[in-house]
Amino acid sequence: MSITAARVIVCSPGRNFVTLKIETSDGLTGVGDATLNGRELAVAAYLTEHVVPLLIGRDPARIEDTWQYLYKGAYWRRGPVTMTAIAAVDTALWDLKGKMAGLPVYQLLGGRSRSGVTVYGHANGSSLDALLSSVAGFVDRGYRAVRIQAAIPDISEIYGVTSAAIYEPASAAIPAESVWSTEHYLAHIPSVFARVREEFGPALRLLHDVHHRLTPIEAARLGKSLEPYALTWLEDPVPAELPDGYRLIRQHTTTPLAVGEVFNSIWDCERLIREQLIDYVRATVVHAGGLTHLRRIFDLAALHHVRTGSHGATDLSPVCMSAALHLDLAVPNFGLQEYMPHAPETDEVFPHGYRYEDGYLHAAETPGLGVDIDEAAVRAADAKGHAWRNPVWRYEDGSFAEW
Ligand code: CS2
Ligand code: MG
Repeated sequence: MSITAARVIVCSPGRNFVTLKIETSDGLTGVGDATLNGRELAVAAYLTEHVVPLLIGRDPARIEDTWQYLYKGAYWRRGPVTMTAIAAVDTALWDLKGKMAGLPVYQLLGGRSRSGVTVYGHANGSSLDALLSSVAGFVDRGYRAVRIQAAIPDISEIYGVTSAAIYEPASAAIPAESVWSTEHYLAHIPSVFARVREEFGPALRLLHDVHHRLTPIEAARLGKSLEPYALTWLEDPVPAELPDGYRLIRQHTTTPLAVGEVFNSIWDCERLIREQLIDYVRATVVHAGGLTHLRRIFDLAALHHVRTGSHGATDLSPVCMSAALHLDLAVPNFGLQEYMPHAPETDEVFPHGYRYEDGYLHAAETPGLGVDIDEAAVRAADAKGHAWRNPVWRYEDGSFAEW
């Protein structure tokens, strides 16, 4: 058996997605997510120009060798564009491997370690009452874990808070620039969690995404102020390039720390994991080199009491979610899986077999990953894709702030 074709499919059903579809001489096809929010077309070009020509004629069963060939053969290593492109190939080859074996991919990753994948939803509100109502909605739907993002007085635009059914921060426009105030944020957030805990009690697992915005000492202050509310994790408290930033936070607070959705290789998180500076690693299939590399990250994490908490936002396609669930089911140190349900028009383009039930996502039991891309639906859903951009934030003095 050999690879006979590999097609890069860019489409925008509700938002941009890039998908790689690999075809074999035996008539099998496999899919991989190649979506990198805000830089989708860079990955599409990397695949089309530099990867697809290398795949034709290769044995699709040689997943590890293909991974090494694409990672080391490029000479230039790592980075979100390169590792997202490699991830798409790797994911599609695992999809094919499952189809060749007649097994769902989790069976090839060691089999089931748990009955289902515990997921967390995104509660948010432009007022405290709206937030509490949003949390109640997730509890009513059986969620055991909920991320809390709240409006901040005197800050007009805040990450993660929307009145829309689907939160979509990116847009084709040149991003509007919002103003951020750390002082207002740090002063307000503890009262939000006090109210949520008062309303929902101690058992509901609460998370919060700081979205890289603080300095280590500010994050230490926030973590300390949230200790009475026993969060499951405080996510991306600081920009993740400096591992020692996490060491400083660790010295001041027992609030668990999660980081990794922007990581694309084991080298981004090896020290954070090895020195137990974090509690959850959030790397995901589409941005961290696929199932092959993400499994390595998760196995390193398992040696150091670090659990998984993969990214699962709507800017990762149902192909990525399908693949993530197979790994979530199999690894021994699973923590939580983020789950932002996609827009209906996205689900129409990406028919999949995973399903939500009572706080869990359940992977498809069909051979492979249990997902595909419906190319007839793609043609109806704006197949060209757009250059989309993420929001830009600035401090009150106009200097650049993290979104
Ligand atoms: C967020 C992401 O879901 C999360 O934890 O950090 O939605 C992030 O904002 C987007 O993936 C950026 O493209
Ligand atoms: Mg996040």
